[in-house]
Amino acid sequence: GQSTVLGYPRIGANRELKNAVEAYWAGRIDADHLEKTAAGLRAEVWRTLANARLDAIPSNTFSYYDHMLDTAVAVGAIPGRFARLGLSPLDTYFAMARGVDAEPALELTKWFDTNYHYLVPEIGPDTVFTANPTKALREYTEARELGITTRPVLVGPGTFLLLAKGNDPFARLDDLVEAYAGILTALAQVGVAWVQLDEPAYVVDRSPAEIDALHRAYTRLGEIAPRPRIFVATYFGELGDALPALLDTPVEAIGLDLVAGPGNLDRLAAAGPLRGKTIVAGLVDGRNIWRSDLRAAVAAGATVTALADHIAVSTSCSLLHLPVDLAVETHLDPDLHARLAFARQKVDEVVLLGRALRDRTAHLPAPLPPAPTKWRHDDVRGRLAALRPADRQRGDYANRAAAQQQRLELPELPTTTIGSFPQTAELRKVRAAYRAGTLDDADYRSRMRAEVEHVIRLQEELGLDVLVHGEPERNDMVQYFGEQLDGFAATEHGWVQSYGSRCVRPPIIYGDVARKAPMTVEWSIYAQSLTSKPVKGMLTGPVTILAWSFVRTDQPLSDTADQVALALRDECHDLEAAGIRVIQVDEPALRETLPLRRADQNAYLDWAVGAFRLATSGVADDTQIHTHLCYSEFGEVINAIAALDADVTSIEASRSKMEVLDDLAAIGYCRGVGPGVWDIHSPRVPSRDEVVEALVRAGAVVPAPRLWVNPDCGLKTRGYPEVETSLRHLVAAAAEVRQN
Ligand code: THG
Ligand code: ZN
Repeated sequence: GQSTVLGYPRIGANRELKNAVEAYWAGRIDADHLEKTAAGLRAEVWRTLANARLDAIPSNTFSYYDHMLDTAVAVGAIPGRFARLGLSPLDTYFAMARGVDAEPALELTKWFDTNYHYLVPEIGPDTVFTANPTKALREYTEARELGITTRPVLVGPGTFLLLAKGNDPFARLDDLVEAYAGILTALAQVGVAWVQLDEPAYVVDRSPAEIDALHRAYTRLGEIAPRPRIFVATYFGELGDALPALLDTPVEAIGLDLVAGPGNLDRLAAAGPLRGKTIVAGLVDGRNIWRSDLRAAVAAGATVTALADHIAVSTSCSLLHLPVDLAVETHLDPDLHARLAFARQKVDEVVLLGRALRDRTAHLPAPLPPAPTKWRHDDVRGRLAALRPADRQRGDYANRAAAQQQRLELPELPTTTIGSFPQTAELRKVRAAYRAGTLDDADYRSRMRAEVEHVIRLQEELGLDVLVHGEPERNDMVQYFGEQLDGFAATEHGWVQSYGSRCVRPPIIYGDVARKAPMTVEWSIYAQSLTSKPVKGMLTGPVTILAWSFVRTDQPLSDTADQVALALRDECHDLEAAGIRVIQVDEPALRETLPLRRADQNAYLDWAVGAFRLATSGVADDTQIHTHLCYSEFGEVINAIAALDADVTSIEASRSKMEVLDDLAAIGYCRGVGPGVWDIHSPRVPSRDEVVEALVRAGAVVPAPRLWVNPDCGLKTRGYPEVETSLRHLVAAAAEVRQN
């Protein structure tokens, strides 16, 4: 079989792209300099893939910001509000990505069930599609000049429209396909032999009409002459009825994710004659960091070979979701290091697999021995085995609410914030110096305490009711807990693009999870010692910790979630024992990891909710549990949110105009809610009247005794001046609404 990958990280081994793009935005480098850096990064990727002896190399997987945005530009879908700005193509592109003073950016949302975010194209009845193959042509030509033949990649027309927003975007498929036809023609004219069109949206439940439309689209694209051969890549799950539909079109190759969708093998067997098509078997996990079991992969590859005339082996999805190179990680436990493969190492695996499928005598590395026993925690396993339903159950809410009110004595419409306060450059410097060892423990602690004190004094002066310590000690809300828990490892350079120039460094959960010592208690008690108002303890929930980490695959996710939950349960217990009366356990990723297919969703929600409840149900009735949800629309999981059984839920709502409150009302949700009344994703300061208006709107759905007043999300990305003014307006608005 031929070997290929569906895509490769584009940020550079040292986040060179982030640095260059941010320097361009700040005016420190010009467009020419930025383009040269980008071309260097592309060349580096192509050379790496060619030197690894990969048979087929993708191009056009580079992006200055996002590949959906690139595709929007490639089909001319630039909304008038940006086209009218009269900027250069590059600046128009960045205006769509980031907004400008006069125009908000395109909406940013999660790419399927990953932690990557794409920009949502705005498509309406008036969108005029035109073929703009410039970027794809340029990358193809650039690579060819290096002596490397590539396969340009674009998001396919079906997925592009299914992920777009506007007035029935999908109705525009036939028009859009003509723009793709123009692109394919232009690519054929310069000699492109293969093009990859990504259609991951077809691993989600799709209606017969949507599948018919896919069939129509690829039948039409198949008719174009001359054209490159077409490879339709799918990933993140099982293809379903779209598979026979695609097989019935002239496309030459179809990619199947055999890691997230092992059932694709049976579907392939059931699909009948494959009519000379190439099946691109996604056998190497493109989303997780574990070395493949290459013998098992060869066996699965052999099954595909028996069904199809032609097989190519590939990663299950683009390697975009992995850190670039394991070779630079020199501080990992050797037993762990030996089990890992990052993007660069996954390429080697694919190459080996391709060889092994061509030549059955090819040498494959021995499978890994079982995990070392030092990674086991028998006490944690014992606790897990002994869990009873009562361990996930708090007392009756009415009793809890009464006990909490008596202890906390909060006013109506209590005001609070989500947890983090601005992370100043100064704070980052202090944390970095501590990590580097140039600041000792005592100095570090006193600097952090000074910051906590500042944040507490500010909140008291502003008149907030439930205070936070501000989280100056945390880099990332998941990384922080990963650094403190057994069973987690942190990488040094393992950056993964989250959106645009922003990256995260997900921890690796490799063994049983156990809490070595209290993780947050010191900061919370110190903050509480400075004020008589309640200070919230701040934890990240088990589902979010899993969602934003690389997880072990040798046991069910639900077990790993429960292990994390037990550590958090112990932390809640210690916070409570130290006099903390309110504890917030954030689950912003609850919706994000919802399985793509409805049939799998209830099982997920059961264990996800169960893990949250395990973490939070060990406290007394008069300890108030909060949770916070953001980054998604929560309508689909509204019952699960209620089932979390938190006393108070703060939830992103300002951009959706409080729609989530209607969803909560519809299911009879009767506990506390804090709909965000200030969109912290924008530097805009809301006026007091705007906050009043938002509260009045919320008050129409949520009765005053259950309504909380808070921003949409944490404040760590904002600056102090805007935060102070906005919070002043928020407190004043709450006071005004209380009076009426
Ligand atoms: N943590 C993690 N994943 C996340 C979020 C998070 N996924 C969803 C959402 N929040 C993504 N948002 C961001 C916001 C900011 C940054 C990354 C993801 C960011 N990163 C820094 C950068 O790229 O410069 C690096 C951060 C660091 O130094 O650790 O600003 O909150 N896990
Ligand atoms: Zn949030």
